[in-house]
Amino acid sequence: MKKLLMVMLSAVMISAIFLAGCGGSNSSGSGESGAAEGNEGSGEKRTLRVSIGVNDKHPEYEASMKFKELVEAETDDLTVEVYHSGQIADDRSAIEMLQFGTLDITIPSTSPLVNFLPEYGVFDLPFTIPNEEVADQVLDGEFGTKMLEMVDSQGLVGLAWWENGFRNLTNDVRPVGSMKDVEGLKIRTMENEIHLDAWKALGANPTPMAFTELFTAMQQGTIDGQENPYPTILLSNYPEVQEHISNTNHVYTPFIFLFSKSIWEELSADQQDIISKAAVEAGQFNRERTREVADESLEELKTQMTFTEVPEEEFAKFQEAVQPVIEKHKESIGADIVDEYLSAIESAK
Ligand code: TK8
Repeated sequence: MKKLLMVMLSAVMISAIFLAGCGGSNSSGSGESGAAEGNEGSGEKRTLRVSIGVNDKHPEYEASMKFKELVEAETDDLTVEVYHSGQIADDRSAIEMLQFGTLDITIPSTSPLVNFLPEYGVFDLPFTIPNEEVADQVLDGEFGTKMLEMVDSQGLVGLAWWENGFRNLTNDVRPVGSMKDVEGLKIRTMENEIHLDAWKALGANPTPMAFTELFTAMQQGTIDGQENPYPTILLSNYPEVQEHISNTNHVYTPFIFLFSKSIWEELSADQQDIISKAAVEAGQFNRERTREVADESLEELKTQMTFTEVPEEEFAKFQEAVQPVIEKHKESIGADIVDEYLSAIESAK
């Protein structure tokens, strides 16, 4: 009798494990490929995975969770999972996963996109967008719409503009208040030729690196410094590995909300509408939170790092030094799109 019970119990356990496995593979399957459910627009249940590079203290994570809340409040057939700190992939790899249909959403800086679309280099031209108000008008206007539509050719759907912010230099060697101080610093840049050329023109010794490798590189001293917006500098704990910070404000970087085109085309019209609206609404939330946090972050960073204010006359030298870089990349980006970008900025001022 006892033996019979044991056999029955084992059979129950084996079938339970099998069913759980099926359930797991089904949910991770839909998350993994985004296409496993073969949803021909029927609105079947689907899990959307979002990959971002910053950690769960950053306003971009808050906004990603806002996106999740908005989508899940509107429908029972979509679930959103947010993966922060580059758990799934860094910006560039995540973009490639969207192109292959193995990831649904990523919200990277625009800079890695230049490896797929040179036109996106406009956003890396130093000292062009002067403040957030101009950034909003350029991105929410005709030019920004054109740039979002442009990603379609790369197997991507551009749904909204979020905000990374104005980039500022940190380093662990010396205070930087002038071009002279930049001389020879090993600065990490994003994987983007324009950033590399700009820091070379300023006298630095730049090296491209994925965001996910940055903290370790600073910790190990393989680079002297990096440049990112204040929230990222504070919330990624850079004061632990960087002594100096300067208000260079040299580039405004947008975050772009990207969806995999192959997966997008499997969604129902209702699902697409819900996702589009949520991406835009969460983007507004992201901009507000990022600006609040940026102000708070700078004040906090001044207590944890040595802050150097760059004098106006030095900014003029920085801007003069990078002019040849802008001229050189006007060709690689495309002269027409650069002119459109610069006139959109002038109109917004
Ligand atoms: C995060 C990155 C980051 C960017 C960088 O995914 O790489 O330095 O500024 O915000 O996109």
